[in-house]
Amino acid sequence: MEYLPKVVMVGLGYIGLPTAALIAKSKIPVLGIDINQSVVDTINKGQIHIVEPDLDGLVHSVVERGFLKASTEPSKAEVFIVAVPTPFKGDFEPDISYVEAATKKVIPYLSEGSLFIIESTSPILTTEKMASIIYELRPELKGKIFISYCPERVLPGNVIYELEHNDRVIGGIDEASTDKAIAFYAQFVKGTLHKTNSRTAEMCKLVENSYRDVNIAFANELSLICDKANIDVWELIKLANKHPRVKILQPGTGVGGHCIAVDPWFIVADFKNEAKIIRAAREINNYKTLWVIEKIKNSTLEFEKLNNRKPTIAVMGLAFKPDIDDLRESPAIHVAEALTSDKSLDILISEPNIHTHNKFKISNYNEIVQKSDIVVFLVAHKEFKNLEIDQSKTVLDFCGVLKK
Ligand code: SAJ
Repeated sequence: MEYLPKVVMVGLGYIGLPTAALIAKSKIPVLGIDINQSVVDTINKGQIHIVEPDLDGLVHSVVERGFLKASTEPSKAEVFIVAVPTPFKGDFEPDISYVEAATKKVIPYLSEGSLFIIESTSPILTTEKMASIIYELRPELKGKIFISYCPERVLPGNVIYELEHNDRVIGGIDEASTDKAIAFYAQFVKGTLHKTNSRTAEMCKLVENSYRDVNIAFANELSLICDKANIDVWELIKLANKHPRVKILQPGTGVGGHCIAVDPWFIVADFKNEAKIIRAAREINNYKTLWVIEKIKNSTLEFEKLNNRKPTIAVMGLAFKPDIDDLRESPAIHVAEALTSDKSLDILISEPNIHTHNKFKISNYNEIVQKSDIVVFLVAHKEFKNLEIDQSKTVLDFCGVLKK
């Protein structure tokens, strides 16, 4: 029997797949589209190609019950959602070519009354641009379809819960499009759905991640100042946060992941003269990783001077944040790459959330602490919190894991 989906989801990655599965859980038939045949095959077997808590069980159950199927080609449906990546190109300019390709892919399947939604993080005006492309190729649909923007805002590691419970901001290119999209999300989202226009919804997503980036940059800047002033930054932040209106975030190895380190550039690219704090925050957070590398190198030289031999260094953590296995845009990976590129150094690496890596040999974290002279904490994984570390070793804790 022919599969008749109500929803076509274009892009089955970190956002598209969980969202498709959540919609399917509400017994709405979904067809997921991906250009990668092996992703399609994996999902059709009820399996997943990404790591996210609870996603495997959900995908397995909706595929088994026949509410989610995957394919490389779209089909007719009532709702079309685009959830493909928006990386940057050249000098931190947003690259919306995937969104454009995904839009063009579904255009032949649109018909009167269709709802077209973009979820991909996008520079402002993207939704209006996609509307123009649609109307150029299908002028007869002008005013007869609904086009909206609804950004995802889920936290990797807690996606399934947040997809269902977070509030959503939904903006159409006109009021009817906003209302239609609100009615659609109301079927499977428990959080409040907030109405706006597409431009504001696009900016809202960029602003949320820029806000966090700026606040992390503040903490990272403090860590550099405190290092010079010989003040424990973790104690300082804890004390400052006792003030009822102060809530400083935590310094670290830098800002990683595919969102916070990327999205602020979308504002900077469009508002070069105005976006001064946003740009500075990006630069501070990127610089923090270079500073960490320098600190480790200096510590290595000091050890050599004192001991007349090169130290063995234990690198603790590779993920982009604590307690996940996601290595995308991870500052810790940059540090590990910089250290291992110096062949004269003996570098041991541990990451409790992965077993193997294509570049690095992953060792047990307890063992490498015992074998090393310098222990470098890059990610505050829970496994590292109560480690016994011999007093004779140099400990460089860049993520405050021993303080928490
Ligand atoms: N980090 C710090 N100090 C902190 C908090 C985080 O250095 O106090 C670092 C982390 O170690 C990591 C990076 O920042 O390297 C980003 O981690 P995160 O947990 O702040 O955020 P993401 O990238 O996992 O998810 C963010 C979330 N956005 C906000 O919190 C505003 C999430 O809600 C978004 O949906 C997601 O980006 C996205 O997809 O855009």
